Amino acid sequence: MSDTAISDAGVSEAHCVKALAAKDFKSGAHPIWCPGCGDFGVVAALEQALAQHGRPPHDVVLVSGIGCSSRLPAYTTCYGFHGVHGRAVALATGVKLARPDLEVIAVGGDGDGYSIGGNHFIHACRRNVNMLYIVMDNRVYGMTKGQPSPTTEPDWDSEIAPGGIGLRPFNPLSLAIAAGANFVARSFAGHPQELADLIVEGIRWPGFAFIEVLSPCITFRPEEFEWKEKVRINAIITEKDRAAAIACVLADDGFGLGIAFKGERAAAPAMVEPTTTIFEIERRFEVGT
Ligand SMILES: Cc1ncc(C[n+]2csc(CCOP(=O)(O)OP(=O)(O)O)c2C)c(N)n1
Ligand code: SF4
Repeated sequence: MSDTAISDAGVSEAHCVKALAAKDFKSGAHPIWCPGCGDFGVVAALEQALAQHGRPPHDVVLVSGIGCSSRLPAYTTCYGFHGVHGRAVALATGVKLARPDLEVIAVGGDGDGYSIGGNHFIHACRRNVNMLYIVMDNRVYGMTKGQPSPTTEPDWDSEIAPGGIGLRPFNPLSLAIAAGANFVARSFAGHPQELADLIVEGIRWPGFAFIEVLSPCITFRPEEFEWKEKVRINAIITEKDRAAAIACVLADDGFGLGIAFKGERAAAPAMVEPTTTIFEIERRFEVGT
């Protein structure tokens, strides 16, 4: 871990002796996700990853949009920004450019990130600002009760879309690689340790890192229980050539896990120097000072 750690008093201190544990990143808020929702596995893996990474909660900002998955920041002790629907990546980009010293992670759902937020997703891949983006893909809009999303299968039959919507889903991995992302991976919410290791790699990646996490919505898509049998660990091989990586993920059935692409485009340079600590900013907002 870094030489800055969280003390018993929760204050940043150089050379502090206490190692971080996943529980240091768990807030007192009880998740209101449905029992069995895949997002439980994602928050557990993220807390584990942050402990492994070694920066204290007050050095980490989690930014989300709107959706069941976008509630995630509240369940951690990190700084959080629960923004508006589809704007997680745009907000996270602003946070990172203003505070390059902080670890910035955007999180959200497939509706949030690929539908209303699709434009921001593409441009985040292109800009290559140093942050991690985790999409909890359940191939449905959970929070608004089961509408099809851009990754829903064309023939998925539901009350709200009888017979299916008949539209070809897009492939988030090939889209990200084509748009310029340098670190593109897929994981599964039911494999918390593999996911935690991947998240650590994504956090440490210099530039924009994108991890799509298959995260079942057991309420509106109970058939996604079967994903644990469908996913295949390390089925996606890591390519360094963009065209080869795209060909690889397009040939996959959507359940292959692994890092699809590691590229070498330079990350966007930091635009400001971090001159102010979070504690100084907090003091400016204290009432009566
Ligand atoms: C501008 C705007 N449009 C629509 C909505 C309604 N809305 C809230 S969450 C959501 C979709 C959530 O789906 P997803 O991002 O996949 O997350 P999940 O709930 O499945 O985790 C929608 C359409 C909104 N809050 N704001
Ligand atoms: S509706 Fe679906 S995505 Fe939302 S909490 Fe329940 S299981 Fe999770």
